[in-house]
Amino acid sequence: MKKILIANRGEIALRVMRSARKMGIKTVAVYSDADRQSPHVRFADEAVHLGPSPSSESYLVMKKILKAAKDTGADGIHPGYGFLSENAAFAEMVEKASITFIGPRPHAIRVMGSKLAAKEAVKKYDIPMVPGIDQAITDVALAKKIAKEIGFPVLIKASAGGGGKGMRVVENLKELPSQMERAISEAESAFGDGSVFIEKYVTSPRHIEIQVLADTYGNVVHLFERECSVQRRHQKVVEEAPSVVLTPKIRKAMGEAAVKVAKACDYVGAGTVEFLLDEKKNFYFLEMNTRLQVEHPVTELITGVDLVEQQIKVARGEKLSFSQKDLEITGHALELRVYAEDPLNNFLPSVGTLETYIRPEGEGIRLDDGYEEGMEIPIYYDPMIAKLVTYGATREEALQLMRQAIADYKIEGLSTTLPFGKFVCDHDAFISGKFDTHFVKNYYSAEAIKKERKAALEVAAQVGLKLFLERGKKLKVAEAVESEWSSRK
Ligand code: MV4
Repeated sequence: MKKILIANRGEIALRVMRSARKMGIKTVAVYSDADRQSPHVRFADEAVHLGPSPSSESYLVMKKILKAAKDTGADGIHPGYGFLSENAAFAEMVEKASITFIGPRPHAIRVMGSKLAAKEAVKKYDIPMVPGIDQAITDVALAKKIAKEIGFPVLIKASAGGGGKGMRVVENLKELPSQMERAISEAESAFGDGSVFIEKYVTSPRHIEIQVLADTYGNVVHLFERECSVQRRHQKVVEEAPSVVLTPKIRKAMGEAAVKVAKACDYVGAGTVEFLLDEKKNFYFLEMNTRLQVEHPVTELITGVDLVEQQIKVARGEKLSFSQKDLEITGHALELRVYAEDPLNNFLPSVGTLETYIRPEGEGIRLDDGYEEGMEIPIYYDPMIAKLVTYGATREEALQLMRQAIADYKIEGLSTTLPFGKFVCDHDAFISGKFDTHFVKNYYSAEAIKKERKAALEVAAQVGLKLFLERGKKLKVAEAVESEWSSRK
């Protein structure tokens, strides 16, 4: 592989290019109107304009991406995450054009894209799954019978679903018909596929995922877990590795289960197997994500493995150069996703320009971003500005580095979720590790930040007053105010 086209934008496009460059591979960026001035365009060896800003007219148009690859002579395409990364038809088109898709085969993408097909595929492998059915269900009478057998609460899920869409918790028999109807119509309109199934609802789970890596020779390893329980409406906010709750024994069992899931779909490349962990530390397979994930850096930091480099090596037909016994966890990593959203106003998207943009830096700090001072955050795409990642010998160290990095990260011109990140890092439940997927819902309110801000302002006012009383005469306040006033006129 001599030249890779990165079919993505922003931080992940830059992230992929960095590894390609390290390996001596040329890079091709693609961009929309809104991204003309983006760092990922300047960083690449070549860049191809795709079209108007909306992703439906640029980053999602398979033919345009393929044409850009052919025109530039790229022999590999890395899809990043989002956009076309889990589109089996795209992977197929790339393959047909004799270009290497840096990701799994279309078959694996297709199987894991359907939760029911995924359950079917892993059935033979003895992988723990939540009690439930593995068939699409439309008949209410049958659904009632199954729900009674499973026991309430149950969860209705869309087979094609993702991000919690088409998911309904049902507390009792009476609610079942209406909730089922809603789940089906939601799945129908969101995915064009109304297939739903029923599972026992795990009420307070942790979301733990295992990173896997597979080559084309049937070698599969896992790179341990990422804890992703701190989410807000199915949007991850803070991720970490390792998880504070896994014992070596559970970690090994989950890792082995994840490897089996990868084998069940003949997986190739980097993938992620998602599990729920209940209060008794039973784990259950949920689904597999057939792409490089946003939160992959925490795994890179604790294992020392460059996941993008491995993706490329495996894609060009190399054998994995290490085995499971070569892998171990060293230290602890935390990732905070920084979004252009206002945590004081219901996380509404915050449009604007990065008037000030000063990055935190130092040992143990990694910032994966795709913007620079003076740039606007386009409204057309995901509003993530950056991933702030810290690494320390212990969780406490990584956490302290995160608090410091948040304080050093100066963004003006729009609201960001940095204050929310500070809230999480200062919260007892997060510090002690006693949290689940309901952390944000259970503990967060805008008032929590406002209260703290008010307390800080009061301290500042008191310090100011003290200084004034001590040195007030020397400060010549009247003159200072006057000159400031006149200079502004
Ligand atoms: C569940 C569950 C509880 N019980 N399945 C959410 C999205 C999709 N990936 C699966 N999800 C869940 N499946 C059973 N049987 C709870 C969730 C869930 C969740 C999972 C992971 C992270 C955050 C979550 C937030 C709400 C619900």
